[in-house]
Amino acid sequence: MNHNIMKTPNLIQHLRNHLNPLALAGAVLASAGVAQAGDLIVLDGTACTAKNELRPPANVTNGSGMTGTGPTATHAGNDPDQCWLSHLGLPQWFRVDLGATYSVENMLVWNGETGVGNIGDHGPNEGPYRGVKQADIYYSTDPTAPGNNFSDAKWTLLGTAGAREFAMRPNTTASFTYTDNITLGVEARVIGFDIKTNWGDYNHVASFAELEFFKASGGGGTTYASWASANGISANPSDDSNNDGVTNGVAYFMNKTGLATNPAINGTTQQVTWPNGGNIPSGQYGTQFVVQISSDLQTWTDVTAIQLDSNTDAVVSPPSDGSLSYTLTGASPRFVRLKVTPN
Ligand SMILES: [Ca+2]
Ligand SMILES: [Ca+2]
Repeated sequence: MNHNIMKTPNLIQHLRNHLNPLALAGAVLASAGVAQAGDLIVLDGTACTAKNELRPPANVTNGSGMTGTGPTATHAGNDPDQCWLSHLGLPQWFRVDLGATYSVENMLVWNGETGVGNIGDHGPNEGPYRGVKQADIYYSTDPTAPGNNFSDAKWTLLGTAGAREFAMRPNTTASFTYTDNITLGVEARVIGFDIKTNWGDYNHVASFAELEFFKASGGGGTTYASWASANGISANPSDDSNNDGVTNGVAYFMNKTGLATNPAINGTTQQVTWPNGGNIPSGQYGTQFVVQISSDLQTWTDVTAIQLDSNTDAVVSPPSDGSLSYTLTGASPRFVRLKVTPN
């Protein structure tokens, strides 16, 4: 019967004693902490470099032209001095060094450039037409990853080459909110943009107005070690520092810094769901975390990614946890656990 699955605190305790650093789905033990949304990575203009410039790349991460930060912020709509403008000619490249490696959850983009087409000193097909259209996004943990060579092995392409298209900013002089909210879900220090086209400026100028990057929250750190240190938790992810039955590693996955619970199994659907609190990107499934099943509590088998019901990242705007779900199938007895081995 399905009732064999991680039902009692005693079983949890038994398993916790014998199977660390593994955490187990099952009994409800205590109230859960509240997961936080991702945090803005604060940058200054020194973060940015570009192939070339009519207006400096520093304008893209120094808050120039911005009113506020985050999803509700606006960027001044009619001032090229608050944007990066490339010099003439495509392709272009743009590069942001975050200063440290973070679990980067997402990126907000205020696309360039200024004003509306065909007004003021902006000729036809300038203005918003200078904004980036098709660009591939690359990332790296290596600060020496070169902006002028995305073929370098230090870079990893996000998604599919040629498929990434940025939205054009509104064709108005009014301030505007972000144009793109792009999920990254990667460990990265450097983000690179291989810019192929703009929105139609015939002089082939490319422009970003502002970029904001958000990291996984959870005490200000990105690694397990810094998360644990910031929250007074043991450096060993196998420990259970607050004795709530949830190992530190699994608490880190769920981003629960207080008393937490392992999720219960739905008695009807046999589904179990762990919240992904944003500290570990979903793409790390099979590496930093994995669901395992067993029929005897001795031999455990990894659940493949395709067998999961869901494996999604935490979202910054609006803030919400990701979801790691799996439905138990087959003959009983059956057991399931989440194994977290953070970097
Ligand atoms: Ca700006
Ligand atoms: Ca705990």
